[in-house]
Amino acid sequence: MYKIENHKVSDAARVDSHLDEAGYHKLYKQSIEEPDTFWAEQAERFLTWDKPWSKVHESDMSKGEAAWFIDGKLNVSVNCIDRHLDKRGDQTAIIWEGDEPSDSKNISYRELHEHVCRLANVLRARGVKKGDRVCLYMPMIPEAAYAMLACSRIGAVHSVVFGGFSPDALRDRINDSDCQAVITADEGVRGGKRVPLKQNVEKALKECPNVHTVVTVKRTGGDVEWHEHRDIWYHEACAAVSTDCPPEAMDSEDPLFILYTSGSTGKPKGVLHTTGGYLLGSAMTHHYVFDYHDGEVYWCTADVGWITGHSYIVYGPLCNGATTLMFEGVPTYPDASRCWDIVDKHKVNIFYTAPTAIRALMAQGNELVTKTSRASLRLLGSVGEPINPEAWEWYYHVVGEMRCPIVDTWWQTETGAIMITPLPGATDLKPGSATRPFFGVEPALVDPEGNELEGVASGNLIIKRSWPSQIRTVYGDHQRLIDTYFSAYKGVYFTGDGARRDEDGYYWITGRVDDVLNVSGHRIGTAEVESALVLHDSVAEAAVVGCPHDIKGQCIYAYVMPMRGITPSDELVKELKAFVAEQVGSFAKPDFVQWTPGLPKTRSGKIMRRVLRKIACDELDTLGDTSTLADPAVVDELVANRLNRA
Ligand code: 6R9
Repeated sequence: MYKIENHKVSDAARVDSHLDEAGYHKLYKQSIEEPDTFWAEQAERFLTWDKPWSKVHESDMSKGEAAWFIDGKLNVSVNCIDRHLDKRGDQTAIIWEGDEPSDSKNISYRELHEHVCRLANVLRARGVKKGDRVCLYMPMIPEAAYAMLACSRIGAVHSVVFGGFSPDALRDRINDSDCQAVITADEGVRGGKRVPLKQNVEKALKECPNVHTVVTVKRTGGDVEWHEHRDIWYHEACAAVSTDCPPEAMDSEDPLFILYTSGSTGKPKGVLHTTGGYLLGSAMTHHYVFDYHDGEVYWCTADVGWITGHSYIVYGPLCNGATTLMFEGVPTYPDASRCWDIVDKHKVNIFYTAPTAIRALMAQGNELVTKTSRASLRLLGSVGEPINPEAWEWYYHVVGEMRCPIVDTWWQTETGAIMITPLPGATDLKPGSATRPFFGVEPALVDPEGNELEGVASGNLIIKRSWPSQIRTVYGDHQRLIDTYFSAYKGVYFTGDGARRDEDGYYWITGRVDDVLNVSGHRIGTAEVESALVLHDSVAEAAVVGCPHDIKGQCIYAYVMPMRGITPSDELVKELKAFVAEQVGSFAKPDFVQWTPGLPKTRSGKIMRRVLRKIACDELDTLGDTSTLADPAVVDELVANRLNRA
């Protein structure tokens, strides 16, 4: 177990970081006090415009309306590729690492340009034009990035659907945004297994009457169903067209993409992002948060099917002329050293991943990490959920050898870019805290009635003013945008997360507010109890939910996955309860501790709390849809061994 202490900037960050503490405060102050000047300067610095804007920004948060760089014109693919060609034509834009360790390649900016222009011409030739929606259902291969950029080149709006979604989920997303073309691959490859993408597309398209074109990348050469007039092979079609493709001049507020949020409840929401503000948000945060310096190799382990892959594999890094690594496989194949082997192979400097991956690797033991060099690493990042201090310390000490600052970045699909985060060189770190707002972000905490809380406080996290990369609408349902994000509290954006602000003004995200428990009048973040549990040496991962309790209001039900080699026992349960009481307080002691070999997770790695809550409450007939789970069999196991039976 590591001692949890605050980490001074000087401990780790590079000496020539873009900003120091004073630099952060100066820019932050300007971003809040003179926003138009600030954002105009940044938009000029980070982006290349075909035509300047007439007005920096206009918004009405009560209606969920925002517009940035009004009347400005630019093209995203030009910003991510063409403008780099003079200086960086031969520089690697994308390092692709395949599922098998023997399989990798580098794509230069010049090659990227050629691939993107060809595919853009293919789409144009099939009648896809500005404003049309194109669905991407792709594995993690370079063609996924080409496809996103090709759409942006011709002004088509892409909707990437994660390759792990089922045919039904794909069908619903295609139809919701009325996509007329689909780009896919014959099969994907992950962890040595094949994923039948084209076959899934066939199943989905049985009920998608408006799709006229399917472009298929040949990844494995596996058998596929073929429809003469609708289907074209990527390699054949691209070989037959020109490498010259004039870009479409896009308005700053023209849509860039739609991305459906992982629907734990209700119909998925098509989050719509636009051109100028989104690109500025992703590029600027990539530069400052990862302290990116020319020539560095940067790796974000997300899938392009999620917002993190959009902003921090493709758009942010490429807009900055960076070298971005794209990994097809999984962190545990061929073994749990894979990430560190990749770091050594490609001399990765910056590594950005999710706490769930960190905990999974941590459970495999230090040896798999320490046998690798990792000498190139200088910065680590975390995203997707609160990172428990135990995992943070392990990441810091074992992976980063106390040399690499950790940026714990809080943001959402809806925010487009990182919102609350440390900046290396400028921010002292506290394990588990996302620390301070990024430029132009004005967070606040409110009580349930909407009263703003001052100073040290816990409450619901809101954002008080518009920022460039904010969600513009829920595709086809603007009212849903207003109802979900702009109605709970008047005139501000409601994040759905709870947070605490400490004496240094640092934010600690406690998780979704629907996950906050109230036990005997004590508010307890499930994340707090989980952090305590995973601090115990025997625990690899834990998920905590609430269930109704006659006397206490709610009681605490914990699902616990033991570390490898640990045998669960009643004694250990007692020890864990006492341990939590010690860490958090006796009010936070779990009433139930159920051992489990795994937790039900969505394919993006989020724990499906809705399902866990139902099992904990013994409400099995309303378990709901478990089809979006990565491994639905886990649920059967949990049900069979549940502890709280009526
Ligand atoms: C980028 C992304 C958004 C939700 C968000 C919050 C949780 C993300 C976090 C974090 C604590 C962090 N979240 N980053 N919680 N600390 N650093 O993950 O987008 O998939 O839309 O999820 O994830 O609860 O509201 P998305």
